[in-house]
Amino acid sequence: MGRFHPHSDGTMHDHDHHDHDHDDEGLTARDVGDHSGYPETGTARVAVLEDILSENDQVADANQKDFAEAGVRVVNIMSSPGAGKTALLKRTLAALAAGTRIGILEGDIATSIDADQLDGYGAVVSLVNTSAGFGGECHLDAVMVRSGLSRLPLPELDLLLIENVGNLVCPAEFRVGEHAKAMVYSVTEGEEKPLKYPVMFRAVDVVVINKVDLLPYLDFDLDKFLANLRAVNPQATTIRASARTGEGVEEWCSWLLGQAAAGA
Ligand SMILES: Nc1nc2c(ncn2[C@@H]2O[C@H](COP(=O)(O)OP(=O)(O)OP(=O)(O)O)[C@@H](O)[C@H]2O)c(=O)[nH]1
Ligand SMILES: [Mg+2]
Repeated sequence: MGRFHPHSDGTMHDHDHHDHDHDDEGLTARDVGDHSGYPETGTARVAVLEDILSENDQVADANQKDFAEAGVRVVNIMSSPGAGKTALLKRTLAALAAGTRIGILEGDIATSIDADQLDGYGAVVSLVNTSAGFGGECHLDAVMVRSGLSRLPLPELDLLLIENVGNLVCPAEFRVGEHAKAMVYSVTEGEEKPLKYPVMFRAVDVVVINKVDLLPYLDFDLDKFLANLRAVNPQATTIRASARTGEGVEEWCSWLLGQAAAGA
């Protein structure tokens, strides 16, 4: 989806990529090659993409209206596959579900493996499989989220946590009507990813830097990672965490409670 340059302000365009150096994306001036090679379908592709994103935004607005009417605050949690979203959510529910009414919308391409893991903590869990009628997409869009909302008692919730499909790019390109975007980042992914995959890092309000229990065994340079993150997103809150040991979970839960308190 990034090929046609959706920008953070929501605008989108295609153009001759020999005529600029990608400074607008904070990237290097090095020539990244010719990706204007769709002479027959280029314009049609842009039109289709604009239609898709505009329809998505309309449904995202409808979701947001429903959230506001129900008084539920919604956080969209994204990451690469396996960064630790479900593990962190288990810790989160164990810590918060007794005092805060939490709903989970679990997004996966296939299976109920994660949804099953989140059962039994006192939260209502709604599963959306993108392979079941949504083409097996690698992200949740607003329509998919809307389909999962029908199985959640929204007015009875304080907080709705969406576990998006594991993918470092696509989920950040679709608004689903959420109030905040969170990212779980595993230290096993390396320091350079904010520069290589800037779209999600730029979009999020908080980055949970997970699996810090593994730091003694890795070459991961936390300061370098933070500098790279700051280069694309100077504002994001960062939390060092381990869903294995529980480190940082309290700080993450406080951030979430701050969200819930901010209301819909
Ligand atoms: N050592 C360590 N392992 C972790 C930590 N958090 C998660 N894991 C492990 O990492 C693996 C993936 O964790 P998940 O919670 O399934 O990751 P996920 O982001 O939900 O994965 P997808 O839903 O497939 O995208 C599991 O084996 C977890 O036990 C952590 O903080 N430290
Ligand atoms: Mg998961």
